[in-house]
Amino acid sequence: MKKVNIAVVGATGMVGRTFLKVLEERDFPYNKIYCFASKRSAGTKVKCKGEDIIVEELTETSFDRDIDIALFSAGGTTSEKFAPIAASKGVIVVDNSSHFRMDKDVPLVVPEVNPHAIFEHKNIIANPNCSTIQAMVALKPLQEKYGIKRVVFSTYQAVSGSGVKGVTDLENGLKGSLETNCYPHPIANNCLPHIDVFMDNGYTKEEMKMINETKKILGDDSLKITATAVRVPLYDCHSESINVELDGSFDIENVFELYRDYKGIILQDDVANNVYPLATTAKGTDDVYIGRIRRDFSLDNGLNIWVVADNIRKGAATNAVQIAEVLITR
Ligand code: 25A
Ligand code: L14
Repeated sequence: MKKVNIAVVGATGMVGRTFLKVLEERDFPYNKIYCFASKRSAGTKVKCKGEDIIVEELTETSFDRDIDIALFSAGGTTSEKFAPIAASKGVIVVDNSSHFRMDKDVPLVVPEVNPHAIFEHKNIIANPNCSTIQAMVALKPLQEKYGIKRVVFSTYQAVSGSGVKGVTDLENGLKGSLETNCYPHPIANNCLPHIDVFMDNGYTKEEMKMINETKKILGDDSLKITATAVRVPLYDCHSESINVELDGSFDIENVFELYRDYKGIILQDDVANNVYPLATTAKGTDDVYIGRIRRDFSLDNGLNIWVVADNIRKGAATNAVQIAEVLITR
């Protein structure tokens, strides 16, 4: 792998700090690293591979330097403004916000699923939504082997997906406070069928992101998909029930085999011993956990699975770093 200079934008945020941790853990081969955030955080210190890095304010001249790849997670507005500036200066941006995902000139990538799309970039590559990423890792082997006709997503999403504000709402709620700062209702002791804003069609934006991003990543506009995204009172890891209608008939034993050998997937399905994927198992790891594999007897070729992953790692930081790893192998 060649060594490159790298930048992290939004370095003080929940995803930004995890970028640094993942770069260190995977020993990503960089020469220099630059960290940027808003003015509020300029001057603070972050650490990567034992080196103290001073966070700088992100400005229009930040990319007038020898930066090859920039990992962005500073929200859609920051990406909208600064990713094109970086791209125009020859920096390859891997962007974690939702802003560019559906742009037809921007590849939307999960490295286990559509790595070929990475090299179609015009200097901006989008990291999918966290719930979409783990679902794609689970659906790809099924699509390859059987073909997929229809998908029903039901998600159970942790508060860390909303960043620091969501975590604070849960912490305060668990101490008995009914005041909220992030969500419209207390998240402690509640499930909120409401993630991101409501759209005119009655869906939330999070649900529509799952539907549209899935079609783009799996390269199939004819897929029939519906989704319900729910916030649950957990700090970390998103869980999903996925109901799939396959194109052809299948043997349930073969589905187990398929998942047993797939890169990035850990099969945990031994119900006789109460073994199935849990948030507490997935936390801090980079894999997608799959279990509760069973036939949906209500239709021909129907399948149910339960999928859990760490939303900040595989759902955000790790997936972006994996994209950068593919970029530098060329
Ligand atoms: O538009 P999107 O894509 O939907 O994204 C909206 C938000 O979602 C988070 C991310 O928050 C983003 O801001 N996010 C995006 N994708 C995510 C994913 N897949 C995701 N969360 C989970 N999974 P975040 O907390 O992860 O990161 C915020 C970072 O962005 C920096 N930032 C903001 N505006 C910036 C900017 N950097 C440069 N220029 C700008 N204009 C932000 O830096 C942070 O690094 P910071 O210095 O502003 O924040 C420093 C510390 O302060 C905390 N904080 C932020 N806002 C508040 C706050 N604390 C108290 N009150 C606040 N209002 C930060 O979390 C950080 O710890
Ligand atoms: O589109 O609040 O990447 O759990 C990721 C976090 C959407 C909201 C995205 C959350 C965001 C989501």
